Amino acid sequence: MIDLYTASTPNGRKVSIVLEELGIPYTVHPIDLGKLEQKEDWYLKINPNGRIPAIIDKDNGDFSVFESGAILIYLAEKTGKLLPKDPKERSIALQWLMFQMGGVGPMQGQAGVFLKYAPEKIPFAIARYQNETKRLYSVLDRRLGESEYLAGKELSIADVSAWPWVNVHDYVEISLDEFPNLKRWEEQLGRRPAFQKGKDIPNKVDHKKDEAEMVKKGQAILGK
Ligand SMILES: N[C@@H](CCC(=O)N[C@@H](CS)C(=O)NCC(=O)O)C(=O)O
Repeated sequence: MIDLYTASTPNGRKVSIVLEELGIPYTVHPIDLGKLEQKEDWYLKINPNGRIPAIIDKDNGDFSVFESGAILIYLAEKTGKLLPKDPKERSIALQWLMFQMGGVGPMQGQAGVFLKYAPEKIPFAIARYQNETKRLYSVLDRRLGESEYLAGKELSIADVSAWPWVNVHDYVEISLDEFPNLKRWEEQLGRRPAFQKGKDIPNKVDHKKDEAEMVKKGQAILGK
């Protein structure tokens, strides 16, 4: 049994989706980011970075893991699924996972911060992070023009890692129309039952309808 500490954000969704794909039983502990529960002392013992997601593996001496990429690798290795065993194929999957962790997530995250949460609108910062996100999307698009999934012929944790970010492209006002291969992949994965279920944990969010609430939370977190 896995304890999952999460909230309805792209980094949180990666872990609920992978747990659903792998069929691992888990208990959800929702963290209210707007109330800064992620900065409380009890939680910092689980995730010293004071962010979601984090897990505790109850079947492995209450071992805790933070950083979404590290959690995906841990769960893939625990089950022997979603990460190839062959060293070259495994490296390709990890390259795309790192590409998401170091690129797509941080850049798209900052696009959201400057577009929605910043107290003043700084056009240079908004354009910088939107354009960098688009550049990274074009790299994914090229890859997905030559390969069904990011790591090759099989679904891997690289796809699980990138999908929740690409899925919320319209929150940062980026269209997938200029990235047809990325769009094909986003829609294809979005039809998988595990993605549909995992995406709505701990709760379903409609980026358009719930925007005011999301902006309030985003602003409460800024600088904390
Ligand atoms: N690199 C970290 C990033 C985690 C992260 O930024 N989580 C956000 C939600 S997507 C968060 O907890 N924000 C609350 C805060 O900044 O206090 C990971 O991938 O796990």
